[in-house]
Amino acid sequence: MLAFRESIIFIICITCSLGSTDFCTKYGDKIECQEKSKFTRYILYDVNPPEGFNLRRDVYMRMSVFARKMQQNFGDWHLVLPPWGQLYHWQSIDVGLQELLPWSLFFNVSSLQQFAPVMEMHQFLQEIGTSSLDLVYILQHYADAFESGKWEEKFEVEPCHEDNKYTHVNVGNYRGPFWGYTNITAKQVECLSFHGHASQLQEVIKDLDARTIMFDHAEIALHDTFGDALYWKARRSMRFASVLVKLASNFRSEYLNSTDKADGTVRPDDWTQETPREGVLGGPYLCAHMRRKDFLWGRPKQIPSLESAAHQIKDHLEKLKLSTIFIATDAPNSEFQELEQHLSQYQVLRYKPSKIVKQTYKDGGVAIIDQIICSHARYFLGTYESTFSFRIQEEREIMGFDSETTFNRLCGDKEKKCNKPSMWRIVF
Ligand SMILES: Nc1nc2c(ncn2[C@@H]2O[C@H](COP(=O)(O)OP(=O)(O)OP(=O)(O)O)[C@@H](O)[C@H]2O)c(=O)[nH]1
Ligand SMILES: *[C@@H]1O[C@H](CO)[C@@H](O)[C@H](O)[C@H]1NC(C)=O
Ligand SMILES: *[C@@H]1O[C@H](CO)[C@@H](O)[C@H](O)[C@H]1NC(C)=O
Ligand SMILES: *[C@@H]1O[C@H](CO)[C@@H](O)[C@H](O)[C@H]1NC(C)=O
Ligand SMILES: [Mg+2]
Repeated sequence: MLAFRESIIFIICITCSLGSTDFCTKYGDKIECQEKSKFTRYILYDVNPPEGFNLRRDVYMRMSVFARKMQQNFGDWHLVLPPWGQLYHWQSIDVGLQELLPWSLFFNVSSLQQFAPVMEMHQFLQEIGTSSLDLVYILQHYADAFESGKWEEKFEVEPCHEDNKYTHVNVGNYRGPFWGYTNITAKQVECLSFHGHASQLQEVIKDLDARTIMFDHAEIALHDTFGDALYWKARRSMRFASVLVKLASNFRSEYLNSTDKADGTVRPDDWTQETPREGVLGGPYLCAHMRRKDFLWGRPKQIPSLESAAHQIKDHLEKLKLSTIFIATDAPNSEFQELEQHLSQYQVLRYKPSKIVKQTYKDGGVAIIDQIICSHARYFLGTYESTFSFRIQEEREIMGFDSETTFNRLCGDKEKKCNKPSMWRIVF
């Protein structure tokens, strides 16, 4: 069956049915045509390489809203989930290769599918039976994007403003990064200057004949709407894989005296059944997300010293009458131990994965377990402008925590005006 499928050639057939362009498939001598609108077509995407996991989740939301609209308006379009790999922060060397990881390792793909027509890359490759993509658009900003004051949605194919990683091997054959797959190529690669919302991509592709279209630098397309009910639906559909939730639950009940029942955080398995909630209690611990590493030099004014962080945490614990603190951090163990020393009269915990958990779920999965534990805390203290913290705040909004317990952060040692994070409240 596979060999047969691989011999399929896609051609555009204008003669099959008068007046409309259809998709035809050639099986040996036989040609079968279908109306374009009934044919399955695929959108793929990738993101600027240095971007981290949590910004990539945000780009996914934009693309899933776009794909959902394509399917509603223009036929059987699917979004292919870009495999995870080679992220700057995934630095553990004892967990095997951290690339070509499917979304199912981290997320519940059936939950995603209840919002948008998505599929994993391996499923796509199997379905399409070829690894040559029809068309790649590398999104780029207009050269003068930030000059003219007026907002105008527009796009056009232009010469590439910057070098890119796609190389023309021969006619109709480009090589490129393609998420780390060395066997994927493209027939055509273009730079597309783009200014506007992700749904403007509908205009870009709705009349094309290409069947597999990839957008690189998808982060250039903006959210259609930020913070409305559709945005939150997309966000709510991003349920974590249930094994990761389970691992976090085990840690909560074993070390933090925290269970969904006691904490008031029981929620429907199916996110579409969720309803607005408020005043949720959470487990009897405070969580601080302490982003360190590159933030120490990237945002030196807003990142506290370990001593100051300990002081701030102490103040909150006293006010909340809590004695347990969970620390989520990318800091090396030496920094964690120093923090612990400053907080010796309290119980200070950090999640340490077993060897097998780390091998299986890797740096990405361990970070998610940290996020889940933090999202269930009675009180959350985040890090200034960290998307890792933002995702925790969203999770708490979904569960129904009071926003006073969620939109808080650690302040820099000498920060004069330590503003609270913006409150992005959930909308149903
Ligand atoms: N396990 C664990 N990993 C973390 C923690 N904080 C950061 N990391 C790792 O470092 C990465 C942080 O990168 P991003 O996801 O881009 O978030 P960010 O760097 O805080 O935010 P940006 O400024 O928008 O990039 C995470 O994806 C994790 O891999 C943490 O508390 N626990
Ligand atoms: C392409 O490479 C991937 C990853 O190495 C592999 O799983 C897949 O089977 C390959 N596909 C083809 C058609 O060779
Ligand atoms: C995904 O969520 C559903 C409930 O909506 C659940 O039944 C299923 O086990 C979950 N699957 C995974 C892989 O987490
Ligand atoms: C755990 O929490 C429950 C309330 O949910 C409380 O009654 C109990 O005393 C707590 N146990 C410990 C050891 O703190
Ligand atoms: Mg980052």
